[in-house]
Amino acid sequence: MPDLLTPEARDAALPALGETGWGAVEGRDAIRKVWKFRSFVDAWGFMCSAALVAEKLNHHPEWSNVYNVVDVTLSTHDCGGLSELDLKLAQRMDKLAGATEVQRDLAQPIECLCQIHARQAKS
Ligand code: H2B
Repeated sequence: MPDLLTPEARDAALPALGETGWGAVEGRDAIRKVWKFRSFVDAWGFMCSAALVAEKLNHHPEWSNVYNVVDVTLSTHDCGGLSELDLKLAQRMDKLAGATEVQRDLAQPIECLCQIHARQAKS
């Protein structure tokens, strides 16, 4: 069974992942990153490649896809938090995604919803 990352291992690895856009999931020992690809086909291609890496590592992401956006959360269920496997999979995913746009601010201002509805009402 994989071990939870020690505080030292966290200090060593997590800042670099944070630089690339990985964030902490509130209330869980897990990391999350959201990529915005140029198209659905690019997003799906990334997921296909990442799925093969995940299967090889026997370490599977919690993820979802809507059109060109792929939302990934990594955590090790067997130990109830982050392990080396999450770092490895995060790094492999970063390599596969290359220079793809990353959504860093996951919280949208609530006004967005008003604007979308106003636009739809006009058309
Ligand atoms: N994926 C993730 N993210 N966490 C796990 O603990 C995990 C996994 N465990 N994939 C693996 C499979 C486990 O269920 C098998 C039995 O090794």
